[in-house]
Amino acid sequence: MSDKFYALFEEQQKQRGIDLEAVKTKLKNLKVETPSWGFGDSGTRFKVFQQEGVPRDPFEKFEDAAQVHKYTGSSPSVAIHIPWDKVTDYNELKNHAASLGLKIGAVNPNLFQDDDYKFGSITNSRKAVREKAADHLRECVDIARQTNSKLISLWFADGTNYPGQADFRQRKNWMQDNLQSLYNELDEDMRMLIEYKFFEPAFYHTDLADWGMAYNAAVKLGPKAEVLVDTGHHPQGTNIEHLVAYLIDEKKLGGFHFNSRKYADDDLIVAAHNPYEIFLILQEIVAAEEDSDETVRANASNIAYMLDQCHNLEPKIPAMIRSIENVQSLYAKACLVNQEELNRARQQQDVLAAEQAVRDAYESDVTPLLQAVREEIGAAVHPLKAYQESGYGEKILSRGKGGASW
Ligand code: PSV
Ligand code: MN
Repeated sequence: MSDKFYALFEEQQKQRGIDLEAVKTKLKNLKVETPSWGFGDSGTRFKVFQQEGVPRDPFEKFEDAAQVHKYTGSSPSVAIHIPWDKVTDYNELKNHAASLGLKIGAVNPNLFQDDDYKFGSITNSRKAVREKAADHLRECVDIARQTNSKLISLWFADGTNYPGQADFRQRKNWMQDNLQSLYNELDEDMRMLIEYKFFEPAFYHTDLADWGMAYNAAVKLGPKAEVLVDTGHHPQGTNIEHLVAYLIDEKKLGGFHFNSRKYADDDLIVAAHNPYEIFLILQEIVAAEEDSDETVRANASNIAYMLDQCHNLEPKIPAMIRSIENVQSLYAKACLVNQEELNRARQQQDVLAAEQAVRDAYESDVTPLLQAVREEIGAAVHPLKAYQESGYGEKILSRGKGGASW
């Protein structure tokens, strides 16, 4: 990176009233977890395309995830999904992760791939199935304990396809009772994140359809329960930045599953279609990180950022790196909003100036800033390029086809 390039950027930001050193610290603190399942084979409900070189087991998934962290310096933890990442010895998996410079992140129970769950898991009308699902949730808390993870991340495929198929209120109560039993199992320093989705695989109703339902469940459970926002899980037109601000203000925003979505739960590279939307979400978070209310600041600073995406056409490791780069770049831009200028415009009810204050930050070229931060943390200045030149992608081809799939 040329010093001249950075000096010019620094001067511009100084004139805009931005404390660049504070922004750099924020960028260095930004960590984004990768999903183990994003390294395995995946597809649509029409076809899973097998890629050559895909990891064959959870250990190899961590090896691939380590590449993402090696070049970005910003993704030191990996979320696991059980049973996709079931191993006989979790201590071994934890040590393997540590030997690669990684930690095990959120533990995700899987309550959707067993025949018993055809009509639901913890909301199934059969008591035996509800109990089986509850056992699996407990098993995941135990796995979190063994792997030193502090997060249980919950998503339920529960729902129905037809009017009349089930009793909504009964299912609501089964959901809450089972969440409560799980909550009671958590250690003091554990958190549970409740993810919602308005459709799929159920098409008529889902039991946790939106953030309001997840929020209500979390409030009733207590402080260790929070909402997880998957950016792909909303109807078109939903103002995600608004609900994010709302949840932070209620101190209930626990985590993110970042991806990109055009129509459904597309799970594509973050910000592939919607960079401005991701920026607007992040600028709400950055504003909250600087709020005068300490509890708001605490929530905004304790969000678990995770990717949740499966790359079906493109190779997986570079797609993850690109996603991390995109989150960093949009977060950097969000840090460049001049909050004083924005507040002034709001007070004066100057709509144009307020919109301009936000847009100015978005339109800033943050390349010199990101390059400087990467140099300072010892990551690659151009992570994707460095990975592509490393030869790792070619080396893993010897694994052949037919690796792990979700
Ligand atoms: C469901 O669509 C979801 O977003 C949940 O987070 C799952 O755990 C994940 O995708 C993987 O299927
Ligand atoms: Mn998700």
